[in-house]
Amino acid sequence: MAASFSHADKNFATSACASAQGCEHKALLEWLSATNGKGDGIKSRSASAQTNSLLSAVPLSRWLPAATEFRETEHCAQNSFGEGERPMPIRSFIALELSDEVRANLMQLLTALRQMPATVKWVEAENLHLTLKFLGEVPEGQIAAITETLSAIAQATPTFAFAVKGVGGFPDLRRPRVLWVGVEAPKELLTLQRQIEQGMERLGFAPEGRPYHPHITIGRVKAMQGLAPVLAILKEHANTLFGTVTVRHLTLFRSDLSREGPTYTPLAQLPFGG
Ligand code: 2AM
Repeated sequence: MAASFSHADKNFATSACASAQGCEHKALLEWLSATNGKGDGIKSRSASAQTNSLLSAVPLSRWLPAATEFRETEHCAQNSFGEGERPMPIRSFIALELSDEVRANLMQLLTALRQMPATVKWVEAENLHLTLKFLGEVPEGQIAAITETLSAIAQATPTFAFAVKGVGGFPDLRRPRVLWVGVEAPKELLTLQRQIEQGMERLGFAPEGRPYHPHITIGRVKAMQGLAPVLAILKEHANTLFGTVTVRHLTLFRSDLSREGPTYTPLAQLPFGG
């Protein structure tokens, strides 16, 4: 079975074991050297950090089989933590979903933008959302507390609507790294975001250092080369109304990253009180 996993898979497995099953780092390194021969630099201490960052960039389905295989070897010091004591982290964020109207209009805009020979990673239509709070890697055991906190906040939030209008870039549209469409935020949206920020801080999540700037990311710029026609199209939409969204719930999303792009899966949808 070992032969069916690539070197990269085994990197992911080491990280999976180290972070989730509490294996000794030394045992992982020995296993890797034995399995991969040369080790490809994995013997260095920094391997742990490398594999952890690799792990967060691949979906669970990819590395779990390799991790499972590794756990069955005598090298895995899995006795130091029992099953479930070190839960798998889940990359998560809290967001508002968009209306069909806004999604359709943004799809139309994205279809035009994708024709341009620019190096931009455009957001897939099904992934478009308005982020309220990025949580990062969350221990699985903490998801229930997060959901409970969000549920209480949602229950106290009235239904409201926001308009999606205009375009912009971070840090700006002259040399943008992120391209977005704008959100005209009513006070209910800002109150909701502040309450989520405070609620998550109570659960131990670091507060956002920057002021909240509501936006819907449509693309991430990889190189300035070839960007001029993209910016020309965006300028035409400086004041375009892409539609409105009536918000009746908020969503806790799981984010699985892969080379093909992220997959966002709703973990919980928390309905508003009225
Ligand atoms: P943004 O693109 O709207 O700015 C899921 O990854 C979402 O979380 C992204 O759409 C991104 O919102 C937001 N986010 C905020 N901080 C992030 C971070 N440090 N890493 C990844 N995503 C982050």
